[in-house]
Amino acid sequence: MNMSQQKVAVVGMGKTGLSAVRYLQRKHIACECFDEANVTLPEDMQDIVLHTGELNAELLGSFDRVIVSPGIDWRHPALTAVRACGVAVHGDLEAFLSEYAGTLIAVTGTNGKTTVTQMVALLLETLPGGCDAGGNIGTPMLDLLANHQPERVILELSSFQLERAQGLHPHLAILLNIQPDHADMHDSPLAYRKAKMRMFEHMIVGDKVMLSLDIEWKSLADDLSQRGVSIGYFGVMDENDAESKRLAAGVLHRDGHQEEAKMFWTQDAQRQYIPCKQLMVKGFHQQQNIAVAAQVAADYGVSKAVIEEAMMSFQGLEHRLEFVGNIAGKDWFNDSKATNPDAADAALSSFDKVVWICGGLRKDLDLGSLVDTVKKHVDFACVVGKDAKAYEKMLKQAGVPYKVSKTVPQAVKDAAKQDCKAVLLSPAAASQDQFNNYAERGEVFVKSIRELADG
Ligand code: UMA
Repeated sequence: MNMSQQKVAVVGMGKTGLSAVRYLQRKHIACECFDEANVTLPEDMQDIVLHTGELNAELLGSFDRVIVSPGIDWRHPALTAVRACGVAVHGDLEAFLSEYAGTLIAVTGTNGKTTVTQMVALLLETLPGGCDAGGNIGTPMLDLLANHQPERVILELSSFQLERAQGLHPHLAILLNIQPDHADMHDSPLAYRKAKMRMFEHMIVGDKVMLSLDIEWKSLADDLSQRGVSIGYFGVMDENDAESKRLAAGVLHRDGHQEEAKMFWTQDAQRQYIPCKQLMVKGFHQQQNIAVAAQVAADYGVSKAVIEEAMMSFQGLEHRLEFVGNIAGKDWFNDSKATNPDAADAALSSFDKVVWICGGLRKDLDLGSLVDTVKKHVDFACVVGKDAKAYEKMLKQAGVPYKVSKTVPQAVKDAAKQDCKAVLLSPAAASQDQFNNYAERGEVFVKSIRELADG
């Protein structure tokens, strides 16, 4: 990609757009910026032309290259028109790939990718040369290249980042799962899946993939094996299941009991076990995620002792089944990151019974898959957010009593009145109807709980 003589447009002035501008500035390439909201540019970008308001296809079509932020719909009519004119349109990943020559680890999946990315980065950081983490996790990937060429980079990649890049070729690719999500930004579940599959397109002999041992991935695994890519399987399984012998990492249980379950990874051709009750993170899904990170670390040469210590001391990330405290006689858990039904399903299944705070922006996702879990694990629900009607319908189907609390602070007050030991915020919805992002929603939740304690 030679941009030096090109006219470049950067679309979307959030974290990604700003990092793309900084990258172009470092390369002394002029650009113009676009955003549909009435944004302003930071002080050090005041000499750059900024166009606000609806994207103008004709104007964008006058550029040689357009770098588009992940949150802008790839099917946006202006972007579709500009692509049809033959202009190079892509995201920050394409630019990153044209610059980065070190070891690349890519992580995708609907749920759990931030935990795996963070944990792998933490563990590989202990090796000479370290490891930098970026992408969907929050640090724009082009910022990782600001000062040096890192020896190793791990990128958390969303479907939006994957769908707008061509040349991705990671040395290690991790696919955690694909569950319904982002139905508002992709034509169909198949289109969402196809975007995720782009991660594997250029992988060849000598590369490695980590996949869930699930029939769903059989044909992908066959295709990768034929190409000489090695595969490490992970999963959560009953230890009496003969298939569990094929797992490199994951969680083994007996009849689903949390008490006797153990997480494990394979190192020096031997399984290393830690009883799940000695881990600080709750839920098989989270324990599996850290087992995947342990496996990656072992494969890159991190010592057993370092991995074991990291597994046992990891408290989980904020807003992911995070234990807030025992306040007003209840255990409160913040799982604000659960922005889709499968994530909430996994969290609910980690409890016997809870009061559940749910709702927000449904993203056109079907909530029907939650009915059985909700019936089994929810005593009472408090519904918040814009799409409350859909959550009410699902709760009625499950036969679970609920209250429409509307806001998170009110839901906390309503939940506190219920006779139940645990309260879980795991919305199965995005947050942007009432908050800037899931982190802000989680912070408001935690603040409201603390106010209960004070009042
Ligand atoms: N904008 C438009 N038109 C639109 C939509 C947005 O002009 O139709 C403008 C907005 O006015 C705003 C800018 O685009 O100024 C925002 O761009 P963005 O939404 O791409 O946000 P960034 O700040 O660049 O953040 C993005 C990722 N956001 C999304 O994919 C929605 C961040 O992931 C990521 O951390 C960051 O790049 C750095 O790589 C967040 C996310 O929610 C955490 N990701 C989704 C998820 O995890 O489910 C995929």
